[in-house]
Parts: sequence; structure tokens; C-alpha cells
Amino acid sequence: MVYDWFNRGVQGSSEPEPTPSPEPTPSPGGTQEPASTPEDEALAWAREAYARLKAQQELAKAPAPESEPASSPEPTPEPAPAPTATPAQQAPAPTPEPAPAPVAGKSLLEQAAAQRQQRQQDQDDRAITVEPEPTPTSVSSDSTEPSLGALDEDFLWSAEVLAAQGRRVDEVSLEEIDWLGRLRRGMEKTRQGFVSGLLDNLGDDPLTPEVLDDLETLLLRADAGVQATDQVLDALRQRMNEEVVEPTEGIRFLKEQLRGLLDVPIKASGVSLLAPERDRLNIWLMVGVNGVGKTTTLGKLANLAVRSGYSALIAAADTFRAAAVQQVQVWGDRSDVPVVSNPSSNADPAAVVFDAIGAARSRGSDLLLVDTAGRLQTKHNLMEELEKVRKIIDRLAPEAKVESLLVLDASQGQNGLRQAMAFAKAAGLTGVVITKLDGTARGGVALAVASEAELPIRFIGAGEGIRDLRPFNSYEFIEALLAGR
Ligand SMILES: Nc1nc2c(ncn2[C@@H]2O[C@H](COP(=O)(O)OP(=O)(O)OP(=O)(O)O)[C@@H](O)[C@H]2O)c(=O)[nH]1
Ligand SMILES: [Mg+2]
Repeated sequence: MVYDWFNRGVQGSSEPEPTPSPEPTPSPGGTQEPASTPEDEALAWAREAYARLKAQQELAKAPAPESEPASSPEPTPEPAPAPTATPAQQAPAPTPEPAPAPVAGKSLLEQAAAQRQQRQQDQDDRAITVEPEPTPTSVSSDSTEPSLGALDEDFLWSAEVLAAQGRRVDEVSLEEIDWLGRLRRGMEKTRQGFVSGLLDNLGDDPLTPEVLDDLETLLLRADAGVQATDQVLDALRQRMNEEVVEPTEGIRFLKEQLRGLLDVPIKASGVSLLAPERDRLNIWLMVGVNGVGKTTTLGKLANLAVRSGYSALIAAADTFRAAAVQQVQVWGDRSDVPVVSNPSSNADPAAVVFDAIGAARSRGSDLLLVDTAGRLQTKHNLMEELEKVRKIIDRLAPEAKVESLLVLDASQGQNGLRQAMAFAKAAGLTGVVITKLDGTARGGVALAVASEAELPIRFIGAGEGIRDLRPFNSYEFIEALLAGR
């Protein structure tokens, strides 16, 4: 276990409080100026977080040899048509790196002293062999382990977002920094339309009705949907009727409204961060139309589960496409997660799920991830099949905690959402995963999901890599959407 993404220590969807770190944390470099302005303070905070992560990474580098994740699929050699649980090949388990959290048994001061010593040692070493600074681009985007890039804008922004959520400088993890950077880069296209449009119109003057009209257009263009757009604008208008709203306050208020919208279904669900429940079987079903990213999401979730210390199992219940089982097997292999499949053609998906539940029970798995088909001969068949899968789960594993996650391709915007809602009845949807936020200007669809489908967004994907999917956090999402404002 490296970092428990399923139980992150941030407030999640609750209101974050801006917190300049009041803790007098030991400065690893010992070179910081006393901070004076909030900007200086934020920079000093980020620098210190960076120095800590750097020291941790260097400490971690020394003992553990790198292990390559298995990359090629191993076709199941079994000729029998019987369902088989194929344990992933004996790839070495993910390297147990020292957690970014403080080392148990050592006080903070001792750790800081050790880190300082290590940094000194590293500096001495570097004096002999000059190493090039690793840049984010030199990191393979698809390795399971994040590595520290440069102290660049991405890092500074990510650190600021964590600090604003009340994170202490010694609690910042490389995993989160890595993800926030990916999210921010991934949201580039949506942000470009949104923020530059907003910037052009806002200027330094108080909000005007014209600015609100433009905001309306921008929200609609980002596919936020009429309902969410109306709600946000009504709130802003009301505020403007009461008082003069300066641009900074306008943006703050806008962010608050947008976050509030996203949080409604999350709060209503009573679960701010979806995690597999301990000591019981959790079954997560991926559903959605074809090509939206169900299998990829399942593969990333399997990895997230393993990295977060849960045991997982995959059910290859998309039996419609022959290649689907192979695709899911590759993802299973990458995270050492076994895949239950039925190699015979036209296998019954419900039978695969039946076998997988049995296997999950006998292995004591925490999480069973079920891949489903996105396309059958007809839409009617697809819905029938989903209903059948759902029924078998409810009948066979009444004790299990079942999540039915609608996977939605952000680039399809609201059209995709409307189409996808057909699944609501058949699959008993409980949440949404938004994929492909990278490369689209329609990231605003998240707001339509919350306000129109009234479903909590649970995970978001912003890239094809294994680390490109993480639990949804409304604060981080809105900050990424409006980064720079
Ligand atoms: N850029 C980007 N591509 C993604 C993301 N998620 C998935 N994809 C890509 O989308 C394509 C389709 O993904 P799949 O996971 O096969 O989709 P699916 O829903 O399982 O498709 P069917 O099984 O055919 O219904 C693949 O090329 C993925 O790499 C994402 O977050 N960003
Ligand atoms: Mg698939």
C-alpha cells in the first residue's frame, strides 16, 4: 500500500477553509525568508512541501529496486469452456515504498534531521555527478508510481489547492500533487474557454448584468446544462441586487455556487468519498454506452484499490466482444488483480458474475469490479442483460455493498448524459464516473450530472494512463476549472 486514495485526508466535498499553515514546521533547506504577503507565504509553503517530497523520494530511491508492471496480456491457456479465475501472472507486487506520511516511531524533528542529512548527502553527491532535474515530461505517463517533477507552476498550484483545504505541509503526498497536476492539465480545454472568456469580460470593475449574460453563455457552452446555469445565475443576480460585487468576490461566490451544486447529490448520498467498505464484499458495476471508458475505468479502479490496500477481483462480464475479455485481462495483469472470465463465445454475463461472486467469497476479496458490455444487438437486449446481471448480484450476494457506476464520456457532453440515463432503471445507478475530461471543452457536464441526473460524481478520469483516474473532489474540480482566477 502506498497511498490510500479511498480514504483521503481532505475534507472532500465540505467547505474548505483557507489556511496558511500555522505550524512552525522545520524547514528542510533552512534557507527560507520569513513570509510576508499571502503570495510569499503560499510560495514558501509550496517550497517546503517540495523539499520534503524531494527528500522523501530520494530516501525511497535508495533501497527499493524498481519493479516493472507486467505489460503483455497472457491469454488464458485453458481450453475448457468452464469459467476460470485467472490469477494475474506472478509479477512482483507493487514495490512497498515508504509512505509519504511521517515515519512511525520517529518524531517530526528526528525525521526532519534525517531528511536534512540526506539532502546534504545528496548535495554532496551531486557536486560530483551533476544529475539533470527530472521534468514531468520525462516521466512515463503510464507508470504506476508518480515521481516528483520540477517545482513548476503545476506544483505550486497543486500545493496551494491542498493548503487551502487545510492540509499541513508535512501531510502533502506526492500522489495528490501528481494527480492535481494531471487534473489541471487535463481540464485545460474546458478552462481555456471558460476562464479566458470570464477574464476578458470581468476586468477590475464590479459585476454587471452584461458580465452575467456572458457567464451564462460560457456555462452553457461548457455543457453545464440549463438547470445548473440558471441556478448559479439566479444566486449571482440576487447577490448583485443586494450589494456591489467586486470581481474577486464575484469569482469566490461563483466557485462556491458551483461547488455547492456538485455537492448536493454527494451530500444527499451521505457518503462524501466512495470507498469499499471493510470486512464485507463490495461489488462495483461499470455501466454505460459503448466506448465511454468503462473497461479503462475498471482497470484504473483495480489499480487504485490495490494501491489503497484493498484486495480486488475483476469479472469480465462484457462477453459480447471477444476482445473485451483480453482488454480487461491486460488491466488485471497490470495491477496483479485476478480476472474471472468465461472463454467460451457467447457466454452468459450473468454466469460470469455468478462465478466471480463465488471466487470473491472464497478469496475474501474486498472489491469485485464488474465490466459490462456497452453495446449489444439492440439497446433493449443491453438493458435486459444489465437487469439480469443486477438481479443475480442482488440475489446471490444480498450482503454485498453494491455500487452501480454510470461511466460518462465528458466529450459527449449532455447528449451522452441523456443517452446514459436510460441505464438508470436497468442498473439501479448509484453514482457517476466522468471520463475523458482531458481533450474536451465540455467539462462543465459535471454540473449537469449533479443537477439533472442528481447522481453523485464519484471518480473522474483525465487521461488514458493508469494514474489518470481519482476520487472526485468538488473543491479541486472547481479550482482546476477556474485555475488562474
Ligand atoms: N483521453 C482519454 N481517453 C480515455 C479516458 N478513459 C478512457 N479513454 C479511452 O477511451 C477508449 C475507450 O475506452 P474503453 O475503456 O474501451 O471503453 P468501454 O466503455 O469499455 O467500451 P466498450 O467496451 O466498447 O463499450 C480507449 O481508447 C481508452 O483509452 C480518459 O479519461 N481520457
Ligand atoms: Mg469495455
